[in-house]
Amino acid sequence: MSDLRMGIGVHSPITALLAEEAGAEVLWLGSLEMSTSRGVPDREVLEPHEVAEIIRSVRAVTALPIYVDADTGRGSDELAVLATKLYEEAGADAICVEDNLFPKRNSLDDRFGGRELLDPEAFAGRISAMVDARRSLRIIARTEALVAGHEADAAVERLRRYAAAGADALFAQANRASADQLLPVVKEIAPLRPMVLAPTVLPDTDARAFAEYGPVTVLFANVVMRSLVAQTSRVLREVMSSRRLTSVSSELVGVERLFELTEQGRVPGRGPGSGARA
Ligand code: SPV
Ligand code: MG
Repeated sequence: MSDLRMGIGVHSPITALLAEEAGAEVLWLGSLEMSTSRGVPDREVLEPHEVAEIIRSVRAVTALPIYVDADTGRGSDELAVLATKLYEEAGADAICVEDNLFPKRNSLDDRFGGRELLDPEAFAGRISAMVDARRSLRIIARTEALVAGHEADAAVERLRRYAAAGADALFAQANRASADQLLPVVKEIAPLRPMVLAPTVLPDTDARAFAEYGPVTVLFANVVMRSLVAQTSRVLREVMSSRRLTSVSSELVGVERLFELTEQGRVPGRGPGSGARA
């Protein structure tokens, strides 16, 4: 049995439209996508109001569920509660917070040494405060235990604690060093609560394998930005060196595609007030 939902990481209305068109069931406003699109490191640099503006702009073109990455909640219960209210009001369906210390560094960024995590009781308190502040926004609690070098048991224990604090869904992240620990955590946790995963470090695993033990949303979290950087960089270099479009024209869509895409996002029955939200 497989109980899988497929999500794609996006950072803007146009990338949301492309993800929807490709069949995404969930849109993930990931911190890596959003901050890279703004040209800043994934280090909690974006202001909650800036993120809320991104949510609003995406909500205006799609009725798909929007899950927002709120990192550590800027390291305080008060600011995590502020983000909860702000993002719900902007049109998000779920907010994700993680048990890193502020300012968090991207989980896949292994250029630096060890990581400290927030005490699990303190993080459970943050989850409870967010649960109390939301209306119907879902709260996703994410542990970075595997990224910080702890065993699968420690990640499972933390996630159980966060579920007891009221989290609606649970997220375990792994880095390259701990990739093989991810499935054992999913095996324990997915039967208890819906899970959310962004398994970039397991690129060869069919997403259905994660949903063998319970409902799982698998996010392809940074594929849009990595594809954008790879394609755009190649095309632009070629245009600059040949000073014409001939050799890149097969890699470009026609301008009609842009007209069509932007009209597609504004059709009646989509966007705010349509009543079509998941
Ligand atoms: C993100 O997309 O910002 C995430 C997922 O948090 S990852 O970067 O893969 O940890
Ligand atoms: Mg992130």
